Amino acid sequence: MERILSAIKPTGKLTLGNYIGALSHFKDFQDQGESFIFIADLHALTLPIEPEDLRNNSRDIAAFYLASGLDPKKTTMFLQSSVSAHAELNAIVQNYLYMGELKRMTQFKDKCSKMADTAIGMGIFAYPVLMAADILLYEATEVPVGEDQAQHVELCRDLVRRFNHRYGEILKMPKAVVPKVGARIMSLTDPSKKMSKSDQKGDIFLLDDPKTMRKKIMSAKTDMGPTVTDDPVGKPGIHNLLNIYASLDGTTIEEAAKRFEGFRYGEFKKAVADKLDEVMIPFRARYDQIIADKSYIEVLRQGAERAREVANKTLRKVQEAVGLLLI
Ligand code: ATP
Ligand code: LTN
Repeated sequence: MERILSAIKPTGKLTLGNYIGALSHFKDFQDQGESFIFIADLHALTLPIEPEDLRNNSRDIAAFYLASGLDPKKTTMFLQSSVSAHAELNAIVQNYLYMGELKRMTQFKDKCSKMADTAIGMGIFAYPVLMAADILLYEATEVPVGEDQAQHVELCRDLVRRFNHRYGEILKMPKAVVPKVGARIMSLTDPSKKMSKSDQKGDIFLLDDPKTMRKKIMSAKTDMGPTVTDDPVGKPGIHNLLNIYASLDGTTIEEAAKRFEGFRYGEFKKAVADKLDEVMIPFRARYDQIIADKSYIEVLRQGAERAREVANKTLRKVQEAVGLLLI
């Protein structure tokens, strides 16, 4: 049976990129095996964040998980910081990943290339180590993520090979599951940059009202030429909007490109905004209903109990394998 695990870090308000690349897929995995979806709050501390923002973002993500159709009977939902085994396994596995490997991570380079060494916290550098611990504790076989996180899962796979070669078949080999469409949604104001929640105003946030979302789509940066054709290199803005449309509609980019071939940009953008309304208005209504009743947070408490059971078992196995005296 598959074990599914993923997480979102509560660094800001969720974007359409988070929804399309990750959140909207989680519920599809619920019936394929045992599923663990958590809030990566320790990862959110890797760049400066206000305590009150961290708390609010964490509550928000829990509500978004439920609004996206995650069922607590099928999916264990919890906060990373509620399960101390994450930090404990992190302390062990950090010794099997190397500085050179961590320095090569694209996310680290993107986030820190313009920062002075004296300003880069250890946590952002060691981010993939904790992420590997997250994955390994639950013996996850499938890790649904957007494209930007696939490299971290690859590194976790290297760690498993290395560790198991040394100690025997202790750790389970995970694999990233990246959606075929929508794995990398780009910014609407600059289609050469990934849409990301810690970034700029042009991006669509899941809590934007429908009017604001429409305005952002209608003013998205487009390309030369008056009508729609799919050309990822020559027309990155249009390609991104086709990607958004196709993901929300559940079709392929080719299919969407065929449907809108020759449309003028304004008409096409209107169709994208209509599609966004169709998906986001009911989603937002479910979110509003959930957030209005504070008791939903209880789901995280119960989830943490189940998560601890599973995580502590793996942790013990690893502690024993490396020679820690279990007394
Ligand atoms: P931050 O800006 O704080 O780095 P983020 O918006 O990149 O955050 P994460 O918490 O790192 O979001 O990612 C949560 C999930 O959403 C991950 O699986 C990630 O791959 C996915 N994701 C994030 N941005 C996009 C995007 N633009 N397109 C598709 N998937 C995305
Ligand atoms: N790094 C991920 C969040 C994350 C995660 C994980 C995803 C933390 N631990 C384990 C999958 C599996 C991100 O989305 N930025």
